[in-house]
Amino acid sequence: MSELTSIISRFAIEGDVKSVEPLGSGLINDTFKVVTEGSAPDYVLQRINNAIFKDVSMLQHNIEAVTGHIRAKLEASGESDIDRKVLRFIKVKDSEDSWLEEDGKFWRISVFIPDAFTYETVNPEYSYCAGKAFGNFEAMLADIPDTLGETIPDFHNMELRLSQLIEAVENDAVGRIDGSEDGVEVNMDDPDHGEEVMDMLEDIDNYGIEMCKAEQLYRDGLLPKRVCHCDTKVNNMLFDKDGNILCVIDLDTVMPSYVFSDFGDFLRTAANTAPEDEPDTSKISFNMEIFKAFARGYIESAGCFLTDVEKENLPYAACMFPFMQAVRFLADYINGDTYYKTKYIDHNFVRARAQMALFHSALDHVDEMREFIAGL
Ligand code: GN1
Ligand code: MG
Repeated sequence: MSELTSIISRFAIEGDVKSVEPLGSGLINDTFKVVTEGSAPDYVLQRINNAIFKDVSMLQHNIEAVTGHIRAKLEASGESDIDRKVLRFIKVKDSEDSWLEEDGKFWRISVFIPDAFTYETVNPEYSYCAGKAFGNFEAMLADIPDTLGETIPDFHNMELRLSQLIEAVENDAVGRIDGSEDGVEVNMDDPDHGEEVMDMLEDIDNYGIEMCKAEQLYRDGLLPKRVCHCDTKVNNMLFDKDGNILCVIDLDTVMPSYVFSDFGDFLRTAANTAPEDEPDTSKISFNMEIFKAFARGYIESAGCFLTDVEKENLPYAACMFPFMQAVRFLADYINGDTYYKTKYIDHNFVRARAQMALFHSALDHVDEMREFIAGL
């Protein structure tokens, strides 16, 4: 029996396994589709990256609390087809847990939702629906009785992300800043981006204080933390064949955060006219049609609980997220690619450069964003 089939056999799934194949494009966990024989459902098997999510028990507790709360709300409102609208996790045999540790690796299984689609890009119509869905997701979780833990502490804390970047620069662990580092062999295949990195660091430094506004507002008691999704990349949403939103997936980062997280991270991916790792920065810009559609949908469903401070700062969120992602990708590049999966040697550098280009394009649209939101 292969490792994967042996893991699967420990969970209380229905049916016999026919095949196991890789699924999706996430940068953190390993994901597989488990196809079963006959009429039993198919499943999604995930290896949870516990180098990043250090407390898997807390993480699964969060996810069970969130999916349980949403499921109860959907049932109470008489929704049909609930198993397509919220994820369902499978328990380990003879256990109350929905996660398994085996040889230091952590696993979980959820039911695969058939005839559902994910997209890497969206049109304004889908963007509007996504706005409604993420606003709705936050609204449904506003009264969750459980206290959720921070699965990655200070995940979207911009001050912390900047200090991690500074630390990376100081350590220069693999010589990507000054081209050589004591004791570390310089890899001749690794293109030298030293000078561009220095320019990027200066650019980041120019906006650092402004981009940490959320932390300041929080300290001043002007900005609440709410249960947010915190990874609202466009591809973390399932659509049916007619373009209706089924549900939000990838729930590892559901935790208390600022609403800026969900608003900003969706636009970072959806309003970018190019992929997040586009090497040609001339192709990258911030698409205002996607912004407007998403903002309209989001405020329709989240407007009932958003404060004025939250609403007024949504344009800031749209800028802050590409900025934060640039900082994270750049820090990982300098650290020698220890966090994100990469496909080529300077992939994290290319990603950081692309995110900075998107950040600047978003900045150019701030006034227009403000006006639009004020007029809603
Ligand atoms: C990661 O797991 P995935 O690929 O959906 C990351 C996000 C980043 C994103 C960048 C736990 O998301 O925060 O925005 O990559 N998740 C974690 O593409 O760090
Ligand atoms: Mg994902």
